[in-house]
Amino acid sequence: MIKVDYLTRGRVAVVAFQSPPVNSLGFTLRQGLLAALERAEQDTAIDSVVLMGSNTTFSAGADIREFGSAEMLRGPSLATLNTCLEGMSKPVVAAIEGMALGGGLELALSCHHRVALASAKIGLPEVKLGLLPGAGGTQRLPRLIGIEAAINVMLAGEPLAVGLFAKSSLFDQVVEADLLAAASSVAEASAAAVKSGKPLPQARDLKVREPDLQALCQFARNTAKTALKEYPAPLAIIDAVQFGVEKSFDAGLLEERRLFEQLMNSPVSKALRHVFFAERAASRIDGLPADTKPREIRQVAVIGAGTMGTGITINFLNAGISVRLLEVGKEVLDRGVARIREVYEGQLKKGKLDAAKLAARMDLLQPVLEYPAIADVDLVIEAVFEEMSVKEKVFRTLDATIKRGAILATNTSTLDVDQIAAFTARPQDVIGLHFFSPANVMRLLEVVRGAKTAPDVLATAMMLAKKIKKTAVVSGVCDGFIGNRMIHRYSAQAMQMVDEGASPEQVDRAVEKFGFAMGPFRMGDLAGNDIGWLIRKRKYAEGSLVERQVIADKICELGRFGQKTGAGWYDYKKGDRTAYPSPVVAGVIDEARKAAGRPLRKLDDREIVDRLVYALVNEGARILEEKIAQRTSDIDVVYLMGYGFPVWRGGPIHYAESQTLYEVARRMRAFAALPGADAEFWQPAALIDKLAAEVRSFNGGAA
Ligand code: T1G
Repeated sequence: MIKVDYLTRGRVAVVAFQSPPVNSLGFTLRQGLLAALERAEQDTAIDSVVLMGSNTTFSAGADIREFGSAEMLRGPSLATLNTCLEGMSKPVVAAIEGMALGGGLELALSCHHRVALASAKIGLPEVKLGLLPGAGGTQRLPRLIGIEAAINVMLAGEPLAVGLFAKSSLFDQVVEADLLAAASSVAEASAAAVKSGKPLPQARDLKVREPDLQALCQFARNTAKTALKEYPAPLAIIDAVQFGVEKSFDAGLLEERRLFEQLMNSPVSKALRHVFFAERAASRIDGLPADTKPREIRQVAVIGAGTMGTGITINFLNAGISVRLLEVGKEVLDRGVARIREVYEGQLKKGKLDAAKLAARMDLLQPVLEYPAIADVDLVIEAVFEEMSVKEKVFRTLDATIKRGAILATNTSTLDVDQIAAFTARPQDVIGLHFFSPANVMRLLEVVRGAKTAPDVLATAMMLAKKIKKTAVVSGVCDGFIGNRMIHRYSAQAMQMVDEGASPEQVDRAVEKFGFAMGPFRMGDLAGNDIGWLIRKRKYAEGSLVERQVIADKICELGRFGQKTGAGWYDYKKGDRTAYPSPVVAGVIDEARKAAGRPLRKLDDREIVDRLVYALVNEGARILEEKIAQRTSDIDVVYLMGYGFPVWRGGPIHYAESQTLYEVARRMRAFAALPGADAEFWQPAALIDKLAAEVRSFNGGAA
């Protein structure tokens, strides 16, 4: 709970505050801090103040949940609190442990002195939220550590070890222990200095010397522009710093406030703040009993030493968890082990890993050739061929071999997890862990809960995801779960637009201009067009995909699987990953169009982007209606983490809300009316129509 304690140590008031879990500076805490500081100012028994977090951390900054709400405007604002603090007649010492980030660091910068534990970290991460430090940080930090260092801290946005600044005016002391004692003696010494007539040290009074401010700021701008062209915050940070140095501290504060408000209301910052909470919400499982205890996982087995199996294995080795890698063929197994070693040796060359760590990780790897060798593991993850008959064989063998209580996970990307669970006598221990290729790189993990998956198995999967640094999203069972089910619609629209008259390169260019890392055709060439082909053939056979994708099938029949075969939707040159438009593909497209006899038309970029993105939104809405996804933000997390949706647009659902659901539904109906359109698909999902009619957003708030 939020509280501010007022304690005394001799003639030093210790103001110890907390607002768990990270002491974010919401209205109640700001109000409590101001009251305590005003009390100290009046307290004749007190000559100085120590300000500290009372739960082993200082503060992670302003309460981001307040942004855009009235709470944020309820006085005292953080800027007001800092100005009052800095203007006190008695010295205030910030005692920093744990983290002082964002507004938390700005609070400390407004104190007259700062003492930190050597283990503490400080930073101004506002830039990651599309913001700039809005409570004096752009003005006080340059005066304490210099302009260039301050700009670097603000543009990086990373937590930094306090030791980096031990020699600057930022800290009076950096201590290994006894933080309160050290801070109290700094407070007493400062009070004595005040008594002897010395002025209180204030960051605002420090002079900044920069021989060539223009050149420095211009260099910083050029660097910021190339790195983050869609993000306005870095340039605003540089502008605020330069303004305050050229004009005055107070003028700088006003400019900082003006720019902060501009950024706060920008679509990019709203998207980045949405992503911040969306990533964290994904780890919560609605309806899971609070006392659900995860199972202990000491030993893991991975079945299949192919690309996925070795990638999955690396995640666990990196987390210090031993893995038995099982492959029935010795040659394939040896190749798999060699691939794992290759990955680590690549990191060693880049200095991302040292030799000792490489050896330690490889020591955790035990290649095995038979199932009995994995009988006593706690978790098995199969990453074998994506064919139900193969999965059946593996799971029947696992059921007969693996100890009771072990978790049996499938890495399937689209197959029915309930059907796989039914191959065993223990469906409650079966779960889907869908990694994304390359499995040791992509942060997304779809955790697919079967109808009979036990709660503790689900909780164990979420706990493990955190341990192997994955962002896990829970999905129900359906064809393609969340991500691949939506990408199927997205790819179908891309193909249809090629049928209608667009070229693959036009579709890719349009959606890459929108911000996707890679358009659908370049992505197909990277991932392998044969993967989609295999799924389409299964669906043709099952009858669940009636409309054949003639052009895509023909491309695959020609063996044009993409970069791995040197040709796909594009042509490639040896050793060159550049995608060159292909005359062969253009010929295939022309032939298919002639055979279809459909009239061609010109499509503009807006239609291309809207049809691709709104296809994701419509299928995402249906996934929500069917409760396959727990919440709308989970759908955004899947697309941001697994499919290269531009982060600064917040994800497909967040982006749709920013265009208003009324407009999205209107565009969908227009697409339904296009000649040859999949009119049934383009009927807006009932949820979209409902929310649009009630002018509400997906997460229930006012749109
Ligand atoms: N406001 C509100 N909630 C926050 C928060 C914040 N600043 N920081 C964390 N949380 C919540 C988070 O949502 C989660 O909640 C829980 O705390 C644990 O977080 C004026 C305007 C501090 C490094 O950008 O980087 O100050 O999911 O899971 O991995 O200039 O949290 O449990 O319900 O991330 O140990 C600037 C953001 C704000 C820091 C800890 N500060 N936070 O990481 O835990 S803007 C930031 C972090 C500002 C001023 C400006 C990390 C962390 P729940 P967690 P963690």
